[in-house]
Amino acid sequence: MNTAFLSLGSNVGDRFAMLQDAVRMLRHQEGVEVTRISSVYETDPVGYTEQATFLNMVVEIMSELSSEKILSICLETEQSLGRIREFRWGPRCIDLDILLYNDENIVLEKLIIPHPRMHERGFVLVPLIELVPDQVHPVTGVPFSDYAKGQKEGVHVWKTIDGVDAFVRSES
Ligand code: PH2
Ligand code: MG
Ligand code: MG
Repeated sequence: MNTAFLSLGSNVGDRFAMLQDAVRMLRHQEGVEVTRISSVYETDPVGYTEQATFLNMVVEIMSELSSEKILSICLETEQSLGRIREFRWGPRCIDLDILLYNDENIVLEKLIIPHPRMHERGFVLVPLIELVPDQVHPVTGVPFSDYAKGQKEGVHVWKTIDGVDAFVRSES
């Protein structure tokens, strides 16, 4: 069994509904179990800053699937939620990125794990250490909580989540 952490983000449309739908779709994937989810954070945009604030969160999944298969599930989920890729780091209705896959270092053309920018992004680090406060970066050995220290500005709890079930939208 493999443990992976995914980063979810949205800054277009009904941001919270997008996160909820993404988690629901992950839960419904054969071979994927969503085991934990962080609080939802409202975060200032990083990179291209002339865009709306994001909602971000991190989810832990357990799966027998390979990292590449999980990547395709992430991309399919983005597509079915209607993501249109306009430009790198620009506004997006939903973004799912793989942060960690066990403690593996994976370097493929379309997939690098650990996510190459995760240690410099407060919107990733703060929700991640909420779930795994003692986790170290698998390549550098530095605790994520150390990376997070200078990067909490512009990252605020927006909604505390009380369990996986509480998060998912009713499916009527
Ligand atoms: N995603 C980006 C670029 N900038 N900023 C915030 N706050 N949250 C994001 O999810 C985000 C970003 C590219 O994926
Ligand atoms: Mg991203
Ligand atoms: Mg992405």
